Amino acid sequence: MNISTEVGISRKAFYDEIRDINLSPLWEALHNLVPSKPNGQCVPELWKWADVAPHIERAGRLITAEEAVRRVLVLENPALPGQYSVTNSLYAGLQLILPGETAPPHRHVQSALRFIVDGKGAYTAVDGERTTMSPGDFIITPSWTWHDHGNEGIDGDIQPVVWLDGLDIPMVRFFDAGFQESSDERSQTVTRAEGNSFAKFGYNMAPVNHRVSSATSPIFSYPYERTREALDTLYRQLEIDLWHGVKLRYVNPATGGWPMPTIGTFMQLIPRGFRTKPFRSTDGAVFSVVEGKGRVKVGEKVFEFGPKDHFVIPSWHTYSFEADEELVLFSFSDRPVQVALDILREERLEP
Ligand code: 1HN
Repeated sequence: MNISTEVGISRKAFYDEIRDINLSPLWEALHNLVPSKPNGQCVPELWKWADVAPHIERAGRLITAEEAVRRVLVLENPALPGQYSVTNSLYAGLQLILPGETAPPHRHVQSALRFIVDGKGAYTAVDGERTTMSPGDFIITPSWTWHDHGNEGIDGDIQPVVWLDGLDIPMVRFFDAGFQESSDERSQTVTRAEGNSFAKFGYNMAPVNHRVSSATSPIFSYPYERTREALDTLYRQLEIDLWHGVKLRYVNPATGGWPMPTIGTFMQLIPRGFRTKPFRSTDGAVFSVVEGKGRVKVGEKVFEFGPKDHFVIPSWHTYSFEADEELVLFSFSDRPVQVALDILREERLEP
């Protein structure tokens, strides 16, 4: 290599010249590539149920679940238009299934969660086992598991059902690791009775010959009734965290780990009249309001929210809650991935 002083060429001309052979000067970008703190473009946003619900109904008149395959209105971060992403790593959408409809079986590398928002009596089937949905239930469809949905109602009561979908689509896209298969069947054959996985793994027990191997939870459904009871008991026993209220994470009962390797899920209770202290973490999260009214302050923004509203808090945005009524909040984030990579940071701040 011949390093002698080159004269008469501007830096700009140099950059233009080397761009032709796909080279780029690091020193012009270093501070952006390795910022002193997270500098993502995602912004906080709120989707009020009253604004969204009429459009979900319109989607229901516009297209069938069969034709759409999945009839979903995607919650897009306003700073990421056209990317079908709510944060850089996560996808969120609201899915509608009307009485009598089916959404056909398929499987994909992307992991999905369902959090039931409105209506009851639809089902999702995962690897041959159906789970009937009720508001507040959290259901998983792990990577590469066959899944389909339907709505046959419950006890003769049949209603439209809307749930929140959370998927790791942007993460899988980042790794360029996505595969998908569709089935020709209208719905998958049921091979296990409803409640089978829950009976095996949902009671702090496991079949005696069970070998823990999978990265994903062997139970598909975490019923709201039990989640709610846990929060209520802990609250009455005054186990309140000043930053989070009473906050629990969902676990894989066979390992104590996360239900799925890419998405962490949480449910928290914030007592009436309580104000949480400001908090920030590198895992941006999507929230679904289950019960109560209140507000969240995110940076300089304030979102007033009530039941069935959704909002996103991006990475490293400081936020705190104020509960006008007892709040129950579901949320999901990419926390398991950041923990696995040892890059998660969080900060409990003082007001
Ligand atoms: C999917 O499979 C579902 O199974 C929902 O309900 C939303 C968004 C993108 C890709 C696959 C579902 C989805 C999805």
